[in-house]
Amino acid sequence: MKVALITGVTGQDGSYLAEFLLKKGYEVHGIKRRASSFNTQRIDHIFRDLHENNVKFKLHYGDLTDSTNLIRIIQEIQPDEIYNLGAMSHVKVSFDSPEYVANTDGIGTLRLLEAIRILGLTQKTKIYQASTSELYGGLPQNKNAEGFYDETSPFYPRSPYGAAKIYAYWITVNYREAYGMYACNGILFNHESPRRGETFVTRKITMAAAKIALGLQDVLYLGNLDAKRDWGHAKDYIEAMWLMLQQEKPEDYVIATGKTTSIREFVIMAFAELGIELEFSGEAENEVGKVKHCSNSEYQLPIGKEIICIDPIYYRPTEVDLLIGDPKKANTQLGWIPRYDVKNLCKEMIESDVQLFKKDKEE
Ligand code: NDP
Ligand code: GDR
Repeated sequence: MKVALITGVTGQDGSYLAEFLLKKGYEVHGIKRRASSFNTQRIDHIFRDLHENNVKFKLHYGDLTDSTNLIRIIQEIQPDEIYNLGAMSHVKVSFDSPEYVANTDGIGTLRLLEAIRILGLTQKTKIYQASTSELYGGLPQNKNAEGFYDETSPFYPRSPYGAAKIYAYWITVNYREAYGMYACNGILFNHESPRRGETFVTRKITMAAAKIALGLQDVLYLGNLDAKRDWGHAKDYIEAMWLMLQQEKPEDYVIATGKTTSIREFVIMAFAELGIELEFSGEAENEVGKVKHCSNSEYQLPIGKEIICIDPIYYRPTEVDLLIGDPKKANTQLGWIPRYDVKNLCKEMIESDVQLFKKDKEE
């Protein structure tokens, strides 16, 4: 039986990956942080009491800022595969806590790689590093001839998060080259799901759309509506992580859908799923989105009601304007083909949030 260790197991991707590996027959270990309130909601459904027989999913307290604890856990479980998904992953928040992000997202990766080396596991333990499209920074001149970012495009990070992740990217490459480790970077473009953190823009939008339709919220305040992202589904993307560790040679791969959508278009798409048509007017900070038509009699929204407004508090000091990835290498070498596009991703998120808030309303 293969043994996997997941950092960030309580996060969006960690929870889907843990489910996926358990289904494949792995023994799965996860590192969770001690918190004053519960932070395991996304994995509670797969957790079983350690006193039961044959438990395949085990949690360990730990933190990427603590080498001693990482070394001890890795020594104890001798993993075949490590998935380093733990990170302070919010780009806007990284401007507020840049040193912490460097420590967790940057040096945290080094701590794991060093733990593998110190324990003499360089030929046994494979490692996946959660790299990101934020490395590219969205500079138009750095796209390839076909207009995409791919594995050869230059990096130019535009946030403390991106800068920390670029260190993690290169130190992973360096340990692969220096010590012959099986270490891979997945350069993943944005991926979302009903389990997406509530302050990332897609989830913020689908939650607000559901609440506004149900009369539980008045207005959704957003930042830059012109930014464009290449959005896929987390369930598809965690499979790519696993595939990267099953190859003959460790390599780095872009994982993306190859399509890009603006924040404004995503807002329109989300409300349209509920039968609510929006119309936008005004410029920059004065832009508003109003109800143009509502075809769903369940939702009582007056025509002309302003439900989308801009609050510059959500603008970033430096923005990544446009991301679009070329997944050709992953398609051909890994055989990875995503099942979701942005439309059915948005539909699934809306359906899940409507269900969630209908239940809240009834209680
Ligand atoms: P989430 O924010 O949902 O999850 C992050 C996880 O990291 C949580 O389990 C969190 O724990 C944990 N964590 C945070 N700080 C520490 C720390 N100091 N020590 C140990 N664990 C910590 O992120 P996602 O699941 O969306 O993303 C997974 C990884 O992929 C991240 O590294 C992210 O940067 C990267 N990525 C994500 C993309 C996306 O679009 N989702 C795209 C590209 C890369 P807790 O629950 O306690 O907060
Ligand atoms: P991103 O995701 O920064 O791409 O990082 P996020 O959803 O936070 O922002 C996407 C774009 O939406 C614009 N935006 C807003 N964003 C948020 N969060 N809240 C708002 O109100 C809002 N209004 C507009 C942003 O300016 C931005 O342009 C995600 C994270 O998962 C990273 O960890 C990961 O590495 C990258 O995706 C790929």
